[in-house]
Amino acid sequence: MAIERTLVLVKPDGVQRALVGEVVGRFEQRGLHLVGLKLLRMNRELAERHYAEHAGKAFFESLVTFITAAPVVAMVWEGPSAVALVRTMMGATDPANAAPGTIRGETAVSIGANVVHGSDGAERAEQEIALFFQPGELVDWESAQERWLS
Ligand code: D4T
Repeated sequence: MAIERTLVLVKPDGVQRALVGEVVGRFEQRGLHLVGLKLLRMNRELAERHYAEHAGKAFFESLVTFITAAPVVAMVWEGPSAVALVRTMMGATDPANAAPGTIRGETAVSIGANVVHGSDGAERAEQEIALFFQPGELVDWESAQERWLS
């Protein structure tokens, strides 16, 4: 299995509802490694670039308004098949379809405020990580771990 990195956002609703620890805890417990983390307020330009695939759709304006309304927590998680693993743990985009046990299946009721975002492909993950993080802001987990253990 390829070691991948993926971008996760705790969206404004998740931050306001104090669900950051819950989201972080789930990925830590699963065994993924946290390699980047920051709290930021997304501006319109970043939101439009992040959600460029949805430009022109009926929900685009409300999506941009929502994601820029208050701070988000941006994270990069690393591990085997991390992109798909995170998507599985998040659950379906519409919480009405999110399986019990998933993050959205246990914390969300609204498609517009569904607590988390996770990259939906390896290539997209690289692009999204670059939108939120400079390379130097990400930890080289393997070499860091070697240093701690030696
Ligand atoms: P994100 O990108 O936030 O992780 O969500 P998903 O990857 O699971 O789903 P998406 O890209 O299709 O949707 C992006 C974002 O738009 C909101 N949305 C979506 C909405 O408000 N109304 C809609 O009809 C859809 C499809 C929710 C997530």
